[in-house]
Parts: sequence; structure tokens; C-alpha cells
Amino acid sequence: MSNHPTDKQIQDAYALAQERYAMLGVDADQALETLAQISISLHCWQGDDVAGFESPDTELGGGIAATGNYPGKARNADELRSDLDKAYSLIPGSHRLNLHAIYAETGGKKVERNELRPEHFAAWVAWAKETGHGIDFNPTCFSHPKAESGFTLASYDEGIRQFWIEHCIACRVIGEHFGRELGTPCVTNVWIPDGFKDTPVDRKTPRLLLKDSLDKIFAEKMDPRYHLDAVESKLFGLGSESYVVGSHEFYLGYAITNDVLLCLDSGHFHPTEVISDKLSSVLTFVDEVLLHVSRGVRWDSDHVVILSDEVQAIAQEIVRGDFLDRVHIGLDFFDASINRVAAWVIGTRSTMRALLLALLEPIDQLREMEVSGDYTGRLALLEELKGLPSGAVWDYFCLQQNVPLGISFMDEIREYEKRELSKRS
Ligand code: RNT
Ligand code: ZN
Repeated sequence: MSNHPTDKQIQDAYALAQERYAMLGVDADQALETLAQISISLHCWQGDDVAGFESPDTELGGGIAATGNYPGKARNADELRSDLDKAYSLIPGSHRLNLHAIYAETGGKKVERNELRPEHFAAWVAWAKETGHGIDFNPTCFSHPKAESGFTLASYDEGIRQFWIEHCIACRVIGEHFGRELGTPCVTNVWIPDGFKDTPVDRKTPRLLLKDSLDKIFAEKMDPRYHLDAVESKLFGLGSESYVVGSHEFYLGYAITNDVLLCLDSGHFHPTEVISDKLSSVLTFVDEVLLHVSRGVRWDSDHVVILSDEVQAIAQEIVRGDFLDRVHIGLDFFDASINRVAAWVIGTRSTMRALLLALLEPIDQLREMEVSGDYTGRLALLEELKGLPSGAVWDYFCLQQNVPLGISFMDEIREYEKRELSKRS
């Protein structure tokens, strides 16, 4: 017997699963149709440990860290695109790319970050057109001499602030260009590392400075058909343990009053605080949110996403709340201790599996129970659902979408590692 199921086995298992879900009033075909429409933004920075292409000896700053030295990381844009192509080919559906400013291709010429222009991303756009990916974008306000003090947009130094304001404006122009070229709005997300290791005496002034910088960055309105702005908060980072200027409350307020997207990174809160419970609150007051789906483990906010309770809860909130059109789902993790292409594939597939589980819920029935006060029935049904054959539906989805079934995607990863990654020093 072979290790992998045949198409017929997958189809038969799906037919049984479909019947089983139909008994609960759930249409599995419809769930798969919806799932196929969801486009997840894969973060380019998993492919090279957030190094970028500015210079081979740039050190990762900003209080984030990629640990591990698994061989084969992408050393240039062509390698990164090739690795991404491999990853996308192992993930069902059609997905986006999330780029950072340090992934500009300047042809060996030094271009300061406040002077970046759309032409420095021409190869990314050509690739995205060819392969059918939308692109999202991020200014890189770290790993730079002008960010060495730990402060950028909230710096007390006006020159430093001005440099990063110009960089963020340059990035919005580039993002809008992506949106126009690719016919799908680019979400440009501002995250800055600014904060103090030790207890500050003035928590107020840096926040007022940050507000002022953001107002300057967003002064020029952009057409939402091409471009959307987002701001991302954080609780603490390495070296900013006591105070982060761009806190959750700060950006929640900013997003509401300035009509920009709020980015919620699932690794940026207290260990038992979850973003799943924030979605319905935040979406009562802002039009759209951006997610950085990640996994916090102790001090690290960026482990590879797995099918955890919280990722399932996030997916449930999006689906149950009918928020699929208002939530941009992006990923944000970087693990340098395992095969980097596999990290993308595992994290994205797990996120999609969470969405599938949510799409397979008999939500009308559960809602009725809740409204009528039948909390016993709600609890019993929620527990039963965990044992339903969602795996057969997932396998069928992979078959439909022509990507490897089950663990067999690892055969291709290992083959790619041997043929391509192992040649990189
Ligand atoms: C850092 C933020 C931010 C970064 C990327 C590389 O804590 O999560 O989103 O991970 O910009
Ligand atoms: Zn993030």
C-alpha cells in the first residue's frame, strides 16, 4: 500500500463527510467555495530572517529577532521569489505577498529609505503580475543607523522624525503604485519599534510626537481602490520592555479618529490576552482591520502559526461575524531554525484549516441555542463539532486546488531543499 491516499479515496471520504455535515445543515461545497476566495498575505520576511537586500551585513534591529541557523536562506530577490513560488505551489488557493521596504532592488546602488520609489520594486511587480499575487507593503523603520537610538517617528530629534516620516510617505507612494498596477488595494502597514527598556518619566510626549508624525504621513489622502493605510501596535519588544509608544490604546484611538486600518498582531499582547475577542469590538468602530497572525511563545511574538485554539477562535470570529470582507489576513512570523519554505507552508495551511473549521460550523443552529438560552446544547454541540470529519473536507480541497495532500507537501519541500536550498552557503 502506498503512503498517500488515492484521488478516489479522497473523493469517497469527502462524500461521506459532506453527508455528515449536511445532517447539521452545513453545506461543505459552499464552505470550500468561500475558502477558495480567501487570500492570505504571506510575509516575504520569513524567507530570509528579516534581512532584506540593503547590505549583507545589516543587523536585524527594532527589538525583534530571528533565531536559528537552518541552512538555505534566500540571499537575493531571485532566490526569495523562487522560494515563495515553491511555497505558494504547496498552499491551496490564491494568495498575496506582504513586502517590506528593505526588499527593494536598487541594482547595487545605495538608495536611502526616504528616497525609495516604485521603480525599485519593478521586478516584484512584474513577478506579481505574472503569478497573480496582490502585494501589501511595510515601511522598514528598524535595522538602520537612524533607528539605533530605539526611536523613529516618536524620536525627540526632529531630523530623525523627519527622515522616517519621509520614508513612510515614500512607502505609501510605492504601495499605491502596487495597488494600481495589480488592480487590488495594497495595505501599507506602519509599525515602529519606539520604546524604552526602563521606566520612562514621560510617557506622554513621545505619543504626542508619534501622533504628529502620523498626521504628516497620512496627510495626503489616497484612493482606497488602490491603497489602504494600517497602523500596528505592540506591548513590548527586546529593549523596549517597559514602554512602547505605539501601544494598543494609542493606535486604536488613532485608527478610529483618522479612518485608517488597525493592525492586530496576535503576538503583541499579554500572554493570556487574545485578539479574537477584540475583532467584534474594533470592527464596531473601524471599517477594516489587518491581522498579523502569529504565535507568541514566552518572549517571542513570532513563532510559526499552528492550528491553535486562538487561531481557530480568530477564524471563528471572522466567519461568525461575517467579517471576511473587512479583515485582511496577513501572517507574521520568522523562524530560522527550520526549513523556511516549510514554515510558510505550515503557517499558511494551518491558518486556512482554521478558516475551514469556522466555515463548517452550523452557525444558525448554534446561534438559535444561544438566543433561546440553551447553553447546555451549545456546549455539547461545540464539543461534538471537533470530532467531525473536517480533515476529509480539507484533503478534498487540496485535491480540488491541485496541491499536495496531507503531509506529502513535505516530499516537495525535501526535494527543493536538496535541489536548491542546499546549494546556498
Ligand atoms: C514587529 C511587528 C512587525 C514586524 C514586521 C517585520 O513586532 O510584528 O509587524 O514583524 O514588520
Ligand atoms: Zn506584526
